[in-house]
Amino acid sequence: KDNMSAAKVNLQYLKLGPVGGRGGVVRFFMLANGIQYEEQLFSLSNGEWAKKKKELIDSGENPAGTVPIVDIDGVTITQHVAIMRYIASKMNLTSHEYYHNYVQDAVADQYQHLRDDWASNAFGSVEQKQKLTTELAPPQLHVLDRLYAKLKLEDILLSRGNNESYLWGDVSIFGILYDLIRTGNLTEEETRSDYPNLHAVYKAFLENEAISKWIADKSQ
Ligand SMILES: N[C@@H](CCC(=O)N[C@@H](CS)C(=O)NCC(=O)O)C(=O)O
Repeated sequence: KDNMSAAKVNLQYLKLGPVGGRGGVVRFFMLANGIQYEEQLFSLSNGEWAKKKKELIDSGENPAGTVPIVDIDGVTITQHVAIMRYIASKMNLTSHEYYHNYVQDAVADQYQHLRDDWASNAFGSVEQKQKLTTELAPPQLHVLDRLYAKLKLEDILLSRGNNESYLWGDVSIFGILYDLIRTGNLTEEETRSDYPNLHAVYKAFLENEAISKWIADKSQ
């Protein structure tokens, strides 16, 4: 635990209110594991993000011009799943069993496609939102639910890391369910009936004290 609080972590992301996004997944990962962090959030509405994006590209800090970006003990890292993996390694949260880390990688890889579809459509036109709800999300959620049935090593979660820490695949799944529900593309009831393995993961993280506190604070 001393180890975990020692590192200085700063998260740069978009100001999305109660919506998580990719940065939200990193945030949930840190909250679930009791990692202290600071954040710098950019507003999409007043040109603040546009200016920051140009700076990121011009300075080379992130050639892709995207966030989340995490600074951890002076090292700047991008790509939200890679960020979680890096933090897990640095803070010794990663499992000593290779296979326990593998199941996290496998689910996180599969999840990225649904995350991309969510990000491209959840804030788009009425048609785009509808397409996400009815065409894009359901088959991918089915795949993820079956992937849990096949890969999970725990009752609910795929696996746990050192000191019972929460790992990147499980947190990514919580994050995307949380976001789909938040943006009105999925209901909790549908999750319960159609994707029972995913629903259990969703509930488990919702019950986490730090996560539920963050959600409550942002939902007022
Ligand atoms: N592959 C990257 C994608 C990063 C990304 O696309 N971030 C979005 C927000 S979730 C972004 O920066 N959007 C604003 C923009 O591209 O201007 C990751 O996994 O972190």
